[in-house]
Amino acid sequence: MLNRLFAALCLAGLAASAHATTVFSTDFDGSLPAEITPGSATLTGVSDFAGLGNPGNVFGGNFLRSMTGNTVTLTLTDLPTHDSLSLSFLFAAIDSLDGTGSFPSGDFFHITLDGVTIFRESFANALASQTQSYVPPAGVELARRVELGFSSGFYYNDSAYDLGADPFFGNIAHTASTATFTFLIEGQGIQSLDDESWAMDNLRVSVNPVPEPETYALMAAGLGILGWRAARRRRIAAL
Ligand SMILES: [Ca+2]
Ligand SMILES: [Ca+2]
Ligand SMILES: [Ca+2]
Repeated sequence: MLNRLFAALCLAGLAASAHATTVFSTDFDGSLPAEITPGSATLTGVSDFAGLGNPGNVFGGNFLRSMTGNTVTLTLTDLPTHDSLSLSFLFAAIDSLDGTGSFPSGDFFHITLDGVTIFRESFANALASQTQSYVPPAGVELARRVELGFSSGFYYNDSAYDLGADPFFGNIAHTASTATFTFLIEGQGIQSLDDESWAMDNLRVSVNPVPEPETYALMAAGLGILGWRAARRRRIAAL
């Protein structure tokens, strides 16, 4: 009986330790969370991005739209003990982002975590001949070079990506109790808001905890119980 109880408690403890914990989540449909410093970015209707996404995670309502050259910062504190974290958001590449190259090309989406670059890739919407460095894994690209709103016309198509579906963002090494992310499109190709911009929706951060000390204590206590029962059996057998 005790053996089964111990096994059940251990399994419960391990299951709890294996679960990611969401530490921040917003769909940008209410007021802007205090953890976000937007610079000049603003809450804006998602236009024809609405409904694009993967099951349970689609553009809707508002998103946070930024001009290129503007930094959006997410600051998280009091994180539980963890050894990695996951970043998830829908990314809207809006209007004539121009990919890698010389002006007006040179539009790199750049993400840092605690001051260190974790992602820097160019995005191209304007012409099929332009070079986009980001190659999305399966399930990440939601739309490519189609008209989804904002500026429109030959150069002003749009693209959409579920960056949380990119395995890279699912397991980022991190242990500190605070985390600061910055999001910015930078490079020699940045242009005005009506020419090119970007937005994020359904921003979520979760942490993947290491086993809690209580789990180890429970396992030690369980082993102690098993040891006591084994010793008792040996004593009974010796009688
Ligand atoms: Ca939204
Ligand atoms: Ca457009
Ligand atoms: Ca550009």
